[in-house]
Amino acid sequence: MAGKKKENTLQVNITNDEQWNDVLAMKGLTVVDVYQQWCGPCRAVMSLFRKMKNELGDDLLHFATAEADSIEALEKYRGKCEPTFLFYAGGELVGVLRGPNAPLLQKTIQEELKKETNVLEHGTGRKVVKDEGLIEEEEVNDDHQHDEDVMVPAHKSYTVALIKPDVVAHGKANEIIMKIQDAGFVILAHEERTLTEAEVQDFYQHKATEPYFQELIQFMSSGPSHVLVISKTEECDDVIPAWREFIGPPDIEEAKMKQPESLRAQYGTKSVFNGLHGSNDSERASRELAFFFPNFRMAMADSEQETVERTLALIRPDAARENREEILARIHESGFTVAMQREVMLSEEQVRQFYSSHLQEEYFPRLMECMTSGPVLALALVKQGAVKHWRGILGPKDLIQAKNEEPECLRAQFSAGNPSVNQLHGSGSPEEAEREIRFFFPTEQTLAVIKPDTEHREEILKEIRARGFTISHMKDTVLSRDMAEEFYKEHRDKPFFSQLVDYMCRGPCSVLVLTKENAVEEWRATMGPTDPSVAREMAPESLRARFAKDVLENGVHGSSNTKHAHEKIQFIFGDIDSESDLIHDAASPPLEAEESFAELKNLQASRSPSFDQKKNQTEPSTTFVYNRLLKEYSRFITG
Ligand code: DAT
Ligand code: MG
Repeated sequence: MAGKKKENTLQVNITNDEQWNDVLAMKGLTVVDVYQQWCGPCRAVMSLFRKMKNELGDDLLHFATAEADSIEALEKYRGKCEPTFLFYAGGELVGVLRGPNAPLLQKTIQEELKKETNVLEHGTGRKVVKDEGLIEEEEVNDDHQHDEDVMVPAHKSYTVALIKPDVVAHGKANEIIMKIQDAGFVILAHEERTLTEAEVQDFYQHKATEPYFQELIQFMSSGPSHVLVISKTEECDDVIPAWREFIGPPDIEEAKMKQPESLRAQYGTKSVFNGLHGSNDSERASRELAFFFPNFRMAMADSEQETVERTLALIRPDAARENREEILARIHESGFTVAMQREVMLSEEQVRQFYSSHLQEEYFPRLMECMTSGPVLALALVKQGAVKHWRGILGPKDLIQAKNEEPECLRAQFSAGNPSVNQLHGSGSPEEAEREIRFFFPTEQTLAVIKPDTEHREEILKEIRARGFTISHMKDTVLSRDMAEEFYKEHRDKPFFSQLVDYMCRGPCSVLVLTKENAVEEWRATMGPTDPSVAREMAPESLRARFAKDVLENGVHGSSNTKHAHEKIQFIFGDIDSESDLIHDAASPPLEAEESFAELKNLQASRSPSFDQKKNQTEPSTTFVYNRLLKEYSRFITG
């Protein structure tokens, strides 16, 4: 196909180190698409590159593709699935961009080309950058100048468009693509392919009862189509209606009469052969995107749709002492939910573990001194796109740069007088965030009981899951008097002891082992204060506020610390520290329970013994903030 050939001459494909050096030696700006063998170069941007090359026609602008695995210089890019574009000039890296973001790419190419032209014509200095995304986070003020992270701005809506086989067969595809771009649409992805009958059937299943369905299948599978993912650059909230307007009504006659300028009026042939397709609505658009570009959808999920995610924030000791409340206020103002919070005195060994990739750095001793000088406040923050947003409001790592360039940023505002170490940390990626959160909030088990005669048992179980607890074991049982006495033996001397025991063995209760990071604290926060009248005041959303009868018959139980949790779990379930003993949570599919249990095992295996020891020495203060966002998050992590 004509399109394919053009693509190949547009980009030089670099397959070895020698070629890499040759390409880097080219005069001007070279935009290198670094790709992984299994997914190939990013097709989404080819039409943009072609358009730019046509428009700029510049001898100084080159495009290349390079497979990370076969080029030594790209070693650090191996295994990264996000499309990465490296900008080279004079053999040096001058820019980096991640994600198939056409408008940003276009802008960056124009800017970098202008800069390099200046360098070549006027001998101005070339600004060389490091790829910040690759370098392990440098926490400390060192002498290097850092460029800010290249942020991919959240994208607007998208639609899936098809240039159907009739138009492609008439050789009109390229003409239409030009028109699409001229109209201000941005092509995020572009692929030419012949759909199979099965694919067409699947794609148009909502039309299966239409009399023309068979004809449609024949037609759509008769030859190559172009599949496009389209977005729009100018002020346009929703590309879907804009695109539908642009292609015109589905009926060709109507299109010709009412919208002679529309694509269908110009290129459609007859009824079902109407030349083009556009998604009906955003839900269809996302299904169609998944249908044609399953990988692309994932790339969009990170950079554009912004899933609810967690990030780890650390407030180092100086700031935790001096600016704690102000920082927490800024966190809330910025729309983050503090899902977990814990103050912890780190040992040197723990600091070495947490910062294992910084051990050799010149600044490590200062970091160590800072991190062990008092308790660190660790927070798990939840928000859509939390990782990126938190790093955004933190500002530059370099304190001087932060104060000069972004005086409003948190690092500039809360430096606690320490000139050499910034006082705030944020995870670098969602994966790193999860690892770091596990470090500070290791997975725990706690024992929960839904006490006899508690109504709304199902609702309570539902809420337990919604809050992200895994029910690793569960049994319904009637406690004998002896067992109830033993269970509450700590309260033997209390005046209410015998009443309490009466209540506990009065009927069946559900005993659960709950697993989650910080489970003990979180389950207690979920239950609320012992006395429901207090609970209704202090924690109106809590279970006891909602479901407890009174202070004695307060509906639910939860261990008050990890030691008790361990003892009571042993007492009720015996030694359950083996996978085969797993009792499946009746309401969730066994596979899921098994998977989370296996994951739990891994977590426990990876957890540091010294960290656990330390944990008992410090007073963990945990606030569990309950809100809709977190519920959403729980749903998101529990699938
Ligand atoms: P919690 O269940 O919140 O851990 P606890 O350990 O102090 O509270 O007490 C265990 C149970 O004893 C509690 O769930 C209900 C009962 N209880 C506690 N205080 C009581 C009181 N003042 N009057 C009657 N029953 C009480
Ligand atoms: Mg208790």
